[in-house]
Amino acid sequence: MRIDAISIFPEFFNVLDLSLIGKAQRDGLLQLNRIQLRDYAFDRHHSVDDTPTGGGAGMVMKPEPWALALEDVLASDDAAVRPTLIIPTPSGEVFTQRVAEELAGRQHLVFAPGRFEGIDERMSHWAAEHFDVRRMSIGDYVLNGGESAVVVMVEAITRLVPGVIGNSESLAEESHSGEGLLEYPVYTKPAQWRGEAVPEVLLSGDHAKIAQWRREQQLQRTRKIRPDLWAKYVVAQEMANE
Ligand code: 6GU
Repeated sequence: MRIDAISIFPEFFNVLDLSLIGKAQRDGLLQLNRIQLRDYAFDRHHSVDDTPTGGGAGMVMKPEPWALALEDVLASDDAAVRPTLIIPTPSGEVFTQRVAEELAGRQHLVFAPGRFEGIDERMSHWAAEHFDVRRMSIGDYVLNGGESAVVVMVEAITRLVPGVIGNSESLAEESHSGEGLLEYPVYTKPAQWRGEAVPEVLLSGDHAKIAQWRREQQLQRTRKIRPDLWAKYVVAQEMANE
């Protein structure tokens, strides 16, 4: 998989050189290019922003540096399929595990995180001629810029690329995959710790009973903490039983 991340703070993405994503890059499973947007701003101050047309607070990113940077990305794309352009924005569609699974199957992802009050809307219209464009939010809160959202999305997507995670079983069991239930609680040694014991059943060696207990924990937790996910799960169960 190839990923290009364009930003006025490309160093922001250096955290992706750590741990499993870093190893995936060194193993050749993933090519991550960091691109400085200011390299495509050709005025004296390399400025990438300007005042909002129509008035209002803050600054808006100019479309031209983005178009030039994206044209450079396209020029070096040798794949037969259109690359996917992801524009992080709090006004985008919500990034979920389903979206991560879909994007994990793509050959070439390009991230265009804006700063300030966002990017001139015409950039995404222009880009739609060359890319599959997705405007994505990572949740209902506001960040100063899209860079940290890019780190979140790249991590969620690339860990689903075959070979990036050593133990693919851990992918199947975790929250939000499969049935969409939360994970069960986990414990390690010692069996007694600061006055609290590990649940008895986990020490029983009875694998069927342990699986049943974990399942109950998942159901209880989801119902209590995430009624939204619980409602979806109940509907899916009812459909399956019809
Ligand atoms: Cl993708 N960007 C910004 N600036 N804020 C956000 C976001 C993205 N997702 C949630 N909040």
